[in-house]
Amino acid sequence: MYISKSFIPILKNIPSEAKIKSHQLMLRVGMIKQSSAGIYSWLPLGFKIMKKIEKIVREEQNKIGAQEILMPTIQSSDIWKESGRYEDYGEEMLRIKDRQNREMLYGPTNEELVTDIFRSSIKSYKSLPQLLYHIQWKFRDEIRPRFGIMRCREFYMKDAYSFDINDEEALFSYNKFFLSYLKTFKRLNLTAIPMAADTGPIGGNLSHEFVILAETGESKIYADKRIFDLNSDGTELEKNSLDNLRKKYEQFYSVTDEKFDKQEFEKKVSEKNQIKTKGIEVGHIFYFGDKYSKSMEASVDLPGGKKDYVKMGSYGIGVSRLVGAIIEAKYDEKNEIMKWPISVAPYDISIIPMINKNDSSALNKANNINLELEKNNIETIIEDTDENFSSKIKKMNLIGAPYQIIIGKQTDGDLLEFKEVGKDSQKLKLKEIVNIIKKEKVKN
Ligand code: P5A
Repeated sequence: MYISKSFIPILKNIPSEAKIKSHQLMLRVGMIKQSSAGIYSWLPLGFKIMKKIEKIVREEQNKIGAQEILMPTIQSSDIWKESGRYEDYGEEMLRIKDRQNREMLYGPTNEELVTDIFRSSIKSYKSLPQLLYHIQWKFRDEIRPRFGIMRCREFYMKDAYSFDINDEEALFSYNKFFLSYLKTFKRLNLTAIPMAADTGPIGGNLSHEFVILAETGESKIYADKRIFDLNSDGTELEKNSLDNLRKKYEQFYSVTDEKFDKQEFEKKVSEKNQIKTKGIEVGHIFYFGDKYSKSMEASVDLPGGKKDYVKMGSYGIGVSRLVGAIIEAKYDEKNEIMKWPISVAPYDISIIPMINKNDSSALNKANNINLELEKNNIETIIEDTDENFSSKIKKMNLIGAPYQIIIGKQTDGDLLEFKEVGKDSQKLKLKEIVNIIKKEKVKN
């Protein structure tokens, strides 16, 4: 892709309405454009990144046996009246009337709709467990949308729902998602910590928020520092192994604001291990038993001939919010350098030829390099304008491909000036560059 032909409208200055660095960068490089308060269009650069995040989220859902469906954005109020949440949800729900004067709404979440789908088809315990998910836009009429796509009104969410025969099986499902979330965030190069959390309007009594540390985050968190050293290595998709994984995390104090108890915190965590800071909630999982299945009559036949309501949980990931969260974690604001993790980078590498008027040799060289990289499935962007060198580099640093090839005075023969963003440049052959990038891509 040539930068001159791309739709990447870059601004010279930081827009004044943007208060945090992710919002600033996203506007600056034209990843999004606000269409009205808290509602955004996604432009090519932002959309490309979000789609890559979505792909990783999807792969990790499939790995635990969840099946993908697609529910509509517009729902009927009837099912929400059945569950009792139509009134409870309050002003955050965008209510609409159709031409027949029927009460509809733009879904803020899908517990009701998925329960309705489930109950219409699944009648026996033999079909359990069922794990269903979709990736779809949601609307919440937030009173104070802010920070761009971090807290907006229309956002893209992966939401999954589990249906099980009893509490024990339901917790097995819960733990599968717990593991899947740790793996998903790791592939996005983020350290997301599970924290005991409140259940709010979703309900239930077991819940974890997955939070990444960031000064600009809206969640206050209190944790034992040692939880950051844990990982999910060696966990198998089997009851005991998953149980142990959750225990491993839960042995350390880590809670969000609403669950915070000062006395308990000080008793359980030595002063040197205490972390009190802020974070961004990128995922949230809930176990709420028969809250929806009871009110909406979703039951199955049990082995002895009796019936019981299925036990349910729900599991959300803020796919669009993750774009901002990764920027908050990775953007070096002072030096104006973004380095996207290779797993979601819009381009793997930028090729930056120093172009002189009347001399197309640098651009020709860039084109040849580009052909070779593309043959190896390496995504490129070529800075083909005749702007001065420093403004070209500045632009590419903001777009954030993790690698750069600079074609200029330093380029002699087969050796290219290659740079991993944030590190010193080195002289390498194209073949060596291809190998480095391919190796990184495989890891992810
Ligand atoms: C779980 C899935 C739920 O809605 N029902 C279905 C449950 N959980 S949640 O915590 O309310 O939302 C899940 C994730 O969505 C993101 N999110 C948002 N992103 C951008 N703007 C918003 N206004 C917004 N609200 C929620 C968060 O990442 C959250 O963890």
